[in-house]
Amino acid sequence: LSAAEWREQSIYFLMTDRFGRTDRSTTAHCDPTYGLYCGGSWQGIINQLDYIQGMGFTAIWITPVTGQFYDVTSDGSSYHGYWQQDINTLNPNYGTENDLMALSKALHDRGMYFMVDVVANHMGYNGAGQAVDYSQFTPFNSASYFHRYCSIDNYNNQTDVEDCWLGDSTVSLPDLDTTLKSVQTLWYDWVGNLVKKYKIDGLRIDTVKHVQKSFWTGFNDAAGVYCIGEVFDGDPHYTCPYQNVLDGVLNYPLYYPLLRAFESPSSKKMGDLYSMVGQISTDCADPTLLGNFIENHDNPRFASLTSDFALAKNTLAFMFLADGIPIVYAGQEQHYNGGDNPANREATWLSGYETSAPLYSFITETNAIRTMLVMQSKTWATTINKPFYKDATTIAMNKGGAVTVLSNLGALSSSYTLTLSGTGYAKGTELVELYTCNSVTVGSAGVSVSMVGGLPRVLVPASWATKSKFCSAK
Ligand code: ABC
Ligand code: CA
Repeated sequence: LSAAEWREQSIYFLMTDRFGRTDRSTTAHCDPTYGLYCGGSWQGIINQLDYIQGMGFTAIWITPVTGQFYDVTSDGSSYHGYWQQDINTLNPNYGTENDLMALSKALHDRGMYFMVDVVANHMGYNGAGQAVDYSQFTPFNSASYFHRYCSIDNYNNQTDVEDCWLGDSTVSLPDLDTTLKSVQTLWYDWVGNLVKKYKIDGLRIDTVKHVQKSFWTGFNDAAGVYCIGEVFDGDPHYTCPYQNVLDGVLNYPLYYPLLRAFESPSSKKMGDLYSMVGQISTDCADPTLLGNFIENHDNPRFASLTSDFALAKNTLAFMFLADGIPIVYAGQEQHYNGGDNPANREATWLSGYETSAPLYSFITETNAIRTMLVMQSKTWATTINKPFYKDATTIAMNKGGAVTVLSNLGALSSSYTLTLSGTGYAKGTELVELYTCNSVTVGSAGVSVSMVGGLPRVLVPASWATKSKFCSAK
């Protein structure tokens, strides 16, 4: 699937070991503290595709599929899939080749898309960087394929970041010398074959900032599908240039100000969020191809910072209605509240896949709103989002005619009417609010937005809702 086609999708990200089991158990023990395999599998994902599609997601991203080392270390085990040793085999804990093909087919049969996580920066080794037995790796079976050991000590030194190793002295992550032609050829051939064999529609690429930029252009070309890179850095000046070598990057520049703006009621951080939206559209080649998220497996979950549902809903509304592709991390819909890694890797099955959970419903509604906007207006997805109003607790933005109003007052706040000018809609225009389906006519002072319980609001011309039967179908 091309970048242009991915722009209109919405992605559910899951860790294969932690999402669903072949036996459909919803009680199988899984304590993320210990970093052990809990028994999730590719067949287990197939079993729960109704749950994912029921929320309106059109794609899934799964964690890496390659062969790992399987010892238990004091850093835990390779249940997450980022400690590969053999890139030509699959991780048998998750299933067989046939299972992985069946997952791909099950998605495609439903009209959904398949994104797989890949790691080109490193292998994984049970032991310190000075003591690696390189013969364990396939196909990179000698030290000559790797950078000489050093640990990344200074993240401000890009040479260190690219040439030194991640990991620690328990599990080191031997760093491939990606400037070698031989390494490049092996990776490019590998990725092309993987995409073909499993009919993969897109890739999430790990540790992108740890490999020189010039490597990625060839990698993205060889993959031939949309690639979204992980550049774990909140500075748009640092992160955006990676979009010149990959189709998209995870929106870390947005992540931090979005979190700060909504992590507590009346945070006083709306201004930073407001200006970051502008900054990203200046710095990034195409903000509409970034991947928006508020949770992932490397950061504390949102609900570990606040249990307020209205605040959680506002962050979700932002992810779905601003520029970029929304990415929800499994368990977010259940308001899971694990903190830092490994606590944020709870088994989704322990929720019983409860489809009446408040955020499951909210995500379903928000996916439906986004889909309506994509279908209704051919230009919505590509039109750059423009914030046009902020105050101490509110941000309002207009993307392609859809006006989103967000508040960080929280669920306990009282109702009020916000009079909003600058929406671009003339006096007398009939608008409809898509979460409530309430109508409002633009007055001489602007649009009167009824704010209740700190919940988000999305206003569009009434004709859009009529044509798409959006509110009548509700
Ligand atoms: C394991 C255990 C942990 C244990 C650890 C020592 O070993 O699980 O409990 O503490 C995988 C596994 C992990 C595992 C690691 C290491 O491997 O999932 O469980 O930890 O063995 C990706 C993946 C991630 C994966 C790997 C490795 C890479 O998403 O799941 O981890 O394949 C760096 C990398 C980034 C990486 C991340 C975990 O570490 O760049 O690719 N993620 C700063 C740096 C970032 C750095 C980040 C976190 O810290 O700049 O480069 O990410 O360490 C902002 C700044 C940012 C700054 C943040 C903290 O603050 O703008 O730049 O990030 O303001
Ligand atoms: Ca590297």
